Amino acid sequence: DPYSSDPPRHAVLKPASVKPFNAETPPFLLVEQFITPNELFYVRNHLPVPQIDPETYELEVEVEGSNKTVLLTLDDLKKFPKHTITATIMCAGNRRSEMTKEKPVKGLNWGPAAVGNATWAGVRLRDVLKKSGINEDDKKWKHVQFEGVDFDPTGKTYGASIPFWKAIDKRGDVILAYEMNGSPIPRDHGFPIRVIVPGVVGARNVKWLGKITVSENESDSHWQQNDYKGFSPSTNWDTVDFSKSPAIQELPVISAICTPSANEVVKVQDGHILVKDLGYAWSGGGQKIVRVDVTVDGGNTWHIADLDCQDAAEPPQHWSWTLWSARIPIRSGIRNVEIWAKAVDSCYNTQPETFRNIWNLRGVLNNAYHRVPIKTQ
Ligand code: MTE
Ligand code: MO
Repeated sequence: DPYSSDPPRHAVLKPASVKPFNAETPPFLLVEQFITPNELFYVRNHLPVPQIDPETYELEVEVEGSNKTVLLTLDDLKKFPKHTITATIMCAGNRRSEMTKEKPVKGLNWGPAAVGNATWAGVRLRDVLKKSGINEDDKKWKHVQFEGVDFDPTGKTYGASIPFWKAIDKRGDVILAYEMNGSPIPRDHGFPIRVIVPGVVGARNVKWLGKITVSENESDSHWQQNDYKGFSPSTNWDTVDFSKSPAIQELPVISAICTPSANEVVKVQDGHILVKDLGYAWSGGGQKIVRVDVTVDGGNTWHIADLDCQDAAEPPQHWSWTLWSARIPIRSGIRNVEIWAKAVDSCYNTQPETFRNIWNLRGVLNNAYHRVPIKTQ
């Protein structure tokens, strides 16, 4: 069993699949803290967790066409200046369970918690690339590819790539992280080195990093080419052509209600329901959340939520989520209500109203208004 050496996990992580291990944080715990604790952070593994000895670990950096390869040990990496960022990582399939109700999609049945916010420390990818002889103004370079050391039964490793500009831009804040919330990165999250590409879909944040390639081309990995792409609602498994859609990089604006949960009974006081730690909102590309709107009457009236926890960083380097809560007036005598939420980011992008028109066969980019039915008392 290639999964027999997977690490132990916290009991509250309820697996959506065990081999490979995939689990999200219980939503009510997710919004209790701005920084998600390591042991509660969602896990999304496609393959068995590799066992890596930090003493013998080496990262390979290849510049395509130069037959020059640089090998860096953990000590070599730690000699570069340390850079720390706080960033939200989210799976492209977060909230898939809502889209699949519109029409079935293929993929893990994620609720709203395949997302977390952590403080990551490591070295800037930019510094490592420049030290490896890369000229940042060389127009030849279009992509930076990453390969994990986790592999499938045929020996294929996990891989992904990001655009060169994101990798080399000082404001891109891409790091090769060796710490998560002040500790060495836990095995499930990429020990000893993991790429953090803030503002970009989880799939490009390659764990257990083994190799970096500066290239004219995207990664040819399955997960870059034939997965993690968006399609028209009318595209089905007979007509889909993965080569026609670009790989997902920056994620669109999203929000979710984490407490109350569906069908929970909520107290009415002075004609209002008060929901603390209600949810999170986040946008990719380093944009910040400027507003969250909630309604309990199907959008006839909207109430502006309180943004309780928000990082001070300005766009386009705002990488963390925003936690919000709301005090919502409610007409007396109404027992069954549905809370809807939508967020607005600093580009004034907002969420689509329903899943109907953003449905896609892989169930990614699930950012329609979040709707939670509750009962009032
Ligand atoms: N990196 C490797 N090497 N192998 C993987 O399976 N999964 C990716 C990404 N990096 C993956 C990987 C996906 S799809 C996501 S959403 C994130 O890691 C999940 O990161 P986490 O498990 O730390 O939450
Ligand atoms: Mo993912």
